[in-house]
Amino acid sequence: MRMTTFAGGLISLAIAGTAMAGPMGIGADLDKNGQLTKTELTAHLDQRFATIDTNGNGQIETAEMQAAKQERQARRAERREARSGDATAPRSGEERGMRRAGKRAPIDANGDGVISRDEFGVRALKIFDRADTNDDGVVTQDERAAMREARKARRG
Ligand SMILES: [Ca+2]
Ligand SMILES: [Ca+2]
Ligand SMILES: [Ca+2]
Repeated sequence: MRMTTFAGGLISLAIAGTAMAGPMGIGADLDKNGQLTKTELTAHLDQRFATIDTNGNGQIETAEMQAAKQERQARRAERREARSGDATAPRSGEERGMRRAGKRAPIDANGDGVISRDEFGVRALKIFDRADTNDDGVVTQDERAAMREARKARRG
């Protein structure tokens, strides 16, 4: 029984690792070739924006933001249960990182109380540009790994 739990823990770590990129806004490698282009990122953001903008007015209001957050939390709880069969199991450090990243709301740059499509994508594009160190509009696996390392180093 103990062994089973342990193996389950390893698997959930692996899953958390893959899902990690999602909240960072840079998990949009649609063709799964290990490289992320700006086009893929934009398409991914469009899709996510449309999902959150449930009334389709091209803006994300506070209520829509809340709903998206709740949806995310519910999904996470489900996943956790499916994985370990124990929703109260301690989370891995990586998962805590995900939570932090997912918690940060998009920046309402002009302060009008709603998030426009541009405001929605700002952070992800910034992360993309930072990761794309050679500026060719493609973030490769190497560039992603380098970014992860740099972030780790900054944290100390
Ligand atoms: Ca809306
Ligand atoms: Ca705004
Ligand atoms: Ca590049």
